[in-house]
Amino acid sequence: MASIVGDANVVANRDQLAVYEYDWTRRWHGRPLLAVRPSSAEEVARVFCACREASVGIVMHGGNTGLVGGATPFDGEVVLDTVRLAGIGDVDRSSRQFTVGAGVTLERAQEHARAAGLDVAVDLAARSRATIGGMVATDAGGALAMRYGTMRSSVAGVEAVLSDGRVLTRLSGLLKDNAGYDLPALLIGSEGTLAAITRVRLMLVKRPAHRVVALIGLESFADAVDLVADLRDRLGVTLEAVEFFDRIGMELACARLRKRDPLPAQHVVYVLLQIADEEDPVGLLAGAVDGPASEAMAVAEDRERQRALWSYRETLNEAVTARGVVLKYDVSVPQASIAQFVAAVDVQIRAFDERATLVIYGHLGDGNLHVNLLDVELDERQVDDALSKLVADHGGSISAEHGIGRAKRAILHPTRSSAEIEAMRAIKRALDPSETLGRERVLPPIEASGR
Ligand code: 2HG
Ligand code: ZN
Repeated sequence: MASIVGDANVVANRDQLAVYEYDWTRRWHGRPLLAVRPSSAEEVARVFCACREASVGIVMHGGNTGLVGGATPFDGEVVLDTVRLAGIGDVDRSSRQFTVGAGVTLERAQEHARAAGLDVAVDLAARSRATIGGMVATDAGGALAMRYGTMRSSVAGVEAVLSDGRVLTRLSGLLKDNAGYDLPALLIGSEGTLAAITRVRLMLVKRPAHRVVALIGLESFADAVDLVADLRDRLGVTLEAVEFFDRIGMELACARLRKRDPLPAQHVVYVLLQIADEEDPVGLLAGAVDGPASEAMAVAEDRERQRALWSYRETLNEAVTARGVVLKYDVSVPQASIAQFVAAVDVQIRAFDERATLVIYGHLGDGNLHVNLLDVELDERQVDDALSKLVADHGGSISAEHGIGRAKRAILHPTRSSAEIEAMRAIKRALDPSETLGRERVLPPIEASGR
């Protein structure tokens, strides 16, 4: 490996490898053989060929912000750290695009885009560590997805390396290009199991100059869903984000941030919304929220107060993780089923364990719910099965934005049919026949897929 990437970029020392051994929640771990830090697609290709020859598996590793163990090695795997794939090209103002290395953090990409008066359309709380490559590989969603789509909508092309060392380059950024199969589209969301994404052609957006943020307390999930429908009707494209969290979420956030509840009374559910427009949108907010909702509302007009309101929502992942082992589910269900689904999850979890603490938060605008279970000693398999069945019964998906990784592969069924999983296996066999990349991730073990 040293002959490919240089001595300094091969990590073999156990102490230095420790950073790769655990995911940040410390739920997933494994002892890698070594870690390598290539700086180009060509170096990645040579690393892949060496690993393939030695029959050693490879796991891709970006900012280590994933939540399904997808970037955490199994014992004996080689970690491919994308940190040196850090190139960042000039913003092309005419196409509103730029090319960025897989290892560039979202925050750095945002700064670069903003210097040109544009922005990355996807935003998420882990922006300082999450990498563009990892975000494309997992088709990250985040808070703005209801307005601008998930990462997929921002990708105009990729450069990627197959496990046999062939490099696929589609970085021209053409918006219309229907020449054959759309290989970049296939790699988006493939979680490092089909190829290594090394560079990305990103489409940027011009976000409106002014925004207002509001936090609204409501007494039921049904009310929250109705509010979203009203807001959509009244605000159209000026509605950039609608997030939510429950009462326990508010308590955890206040404790973690050492801040007071921004609303004077307690509520069952909190909706955080952001409106953006070319002119000050405070008037739009006043016209969009009326009735009881407008009486339990905190409004932030300046940047600092807006960040403060967002912090209640954005701290929740860390706040629940700080409480110990958490069972995490990242699901999406149709808007019309959200309230019923939340009630059904509550009943199901109480039936398993009366003392369980259920914390639900997420991205209400696109039906993405993060279901977190604390203080439980539950049989994870049992909860997995029950929740995936509830998700399917409500017409939802078992992974909205975090991916499948190691954590959810056994429950890809019933969100995906046998025919779909079989097609996925065929693609995997075709692109990575030696199963060098992301072994035992995403695709279910043969017995769990029912074949
Ligand atoms: C978020 O929306 C992240 O905060 C993390 O996707 C979700 O903690 C989680 O389960
Ligand atoms: Zn999320």
